[in-house]
Amino acid sequence: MKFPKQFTWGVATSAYQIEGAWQQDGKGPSIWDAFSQIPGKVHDNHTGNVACNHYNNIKNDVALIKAMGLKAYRFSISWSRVLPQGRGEVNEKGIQFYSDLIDELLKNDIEPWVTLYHWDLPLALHLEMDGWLNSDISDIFLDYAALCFERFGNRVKHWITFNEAWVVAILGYGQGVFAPGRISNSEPYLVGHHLLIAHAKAVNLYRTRFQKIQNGKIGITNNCDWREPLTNAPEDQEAAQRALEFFVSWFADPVYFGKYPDSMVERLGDRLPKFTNEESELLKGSSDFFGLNHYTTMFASEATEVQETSVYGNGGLSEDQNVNLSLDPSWKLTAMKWAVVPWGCGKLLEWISERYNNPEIIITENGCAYNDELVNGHVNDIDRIEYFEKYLEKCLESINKGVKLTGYFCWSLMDNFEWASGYNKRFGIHYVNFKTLERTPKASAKWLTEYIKNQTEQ
Ligand code: PNW
Repeated sequence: MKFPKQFTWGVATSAYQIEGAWQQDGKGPSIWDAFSQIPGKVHDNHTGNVACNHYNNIKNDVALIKAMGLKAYRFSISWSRVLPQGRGEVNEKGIQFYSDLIDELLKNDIEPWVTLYHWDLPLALHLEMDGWLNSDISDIFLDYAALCFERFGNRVKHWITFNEAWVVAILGYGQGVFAPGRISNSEPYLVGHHLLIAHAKAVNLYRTRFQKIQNGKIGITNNCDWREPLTNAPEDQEAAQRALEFFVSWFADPVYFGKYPDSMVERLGDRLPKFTNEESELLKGSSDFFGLNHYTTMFASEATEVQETSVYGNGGLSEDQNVNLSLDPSWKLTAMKWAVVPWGCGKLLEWISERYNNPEIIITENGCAYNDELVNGHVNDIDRIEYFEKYLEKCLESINKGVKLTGYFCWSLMDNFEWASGYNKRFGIHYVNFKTLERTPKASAKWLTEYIKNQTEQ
């Protein structure tokens, strides 16, 4: 069996991770610009000031995608590049940059998939009105979204409102390891709430004012790992289910059902805000596809005591879920220490299909970091090839079981600023020399090119 002919194959990036040019042509600062300048926040105090300098390299970078024969590219717009203060005056040079990028992609027969928010909130909005903590933010986001639909919507047919609301809320406002670096056990739920309302309003605007004329699709991308019950005991089965609900259903239930999962409502009490009827109606059905970023799997079990360690996805807020997470010692780990568990991908796809009534699913990110080395002009990243091969095999199996998976974007087009890990973690299928900024296709880029050619129906 092969992937269907219409299957969307692509690569993904995000603005802050690759663009650089942090002060070029009138761009305003974002919370990531501010956060990364603070000593100690990012590995070796790296910043995205220059990153891959993609801002000044679009022809070259589009050519890399073209050379792989890919027909889709997912990137994000830097809000403060087009609206330096987050609202008000438009920076036409910023608009021109994305307009040129889109034109260059289309000229090369590559469809742009555009994320409106990949974590780089304009700093002005954070300073002036507390950013995502303030309920007014949804209308400000709406104006930004409207600007993007107006300027780019004639050429962009796939929109993603938010990338990984879970990361924004938990890592940015719960654990404080990502911008804006706040630590709290209530703010994540408030922030998540405002993200969801902002999403719903933007989708509503797109559908009422733009979709009929522009003919595009719009959705949201959430991240989720698989949570496998550690044992057959009912309390561990429930713990795994609960862990998935606190991870992805937090954001997907409102989008599909107009409400938060019962497990969260019961456990969070007043810390979980409530939707008005109007908000709930606006949310219900507010995604044309289920965008999924998936990387790894962990075991889940009922917590007998609160976990001290900050195992990612659990630390700090673990008392809310009462779930312990663990790894099988036999699982291979990537450089992020994320376990390689291909069957977890299959199980997650099937779990999503069942819970959300078989929606169209697009994997908008999947990939892995390894300590790649450039030797005589080559990067022989066999571990990454094996990762892709095994995860894609599970994707295909799920499709054959009836999962409506219609696309797959590899993370990432090139090595880039991996948030708190700086340039120390390489997720690219193109190697970037961060001194010269030269890009070199890794063995995985060549492998993927061939794989896609051979494993897709003609
Ligand atoms: C995603 N976690 O981030 C992002 O969408 C990308 O920007 C990023 O480069 C990629 O995955 C690899 O990390 C995540 O700790 C970052 O759970 C952290 C987590 C999950 C996703």
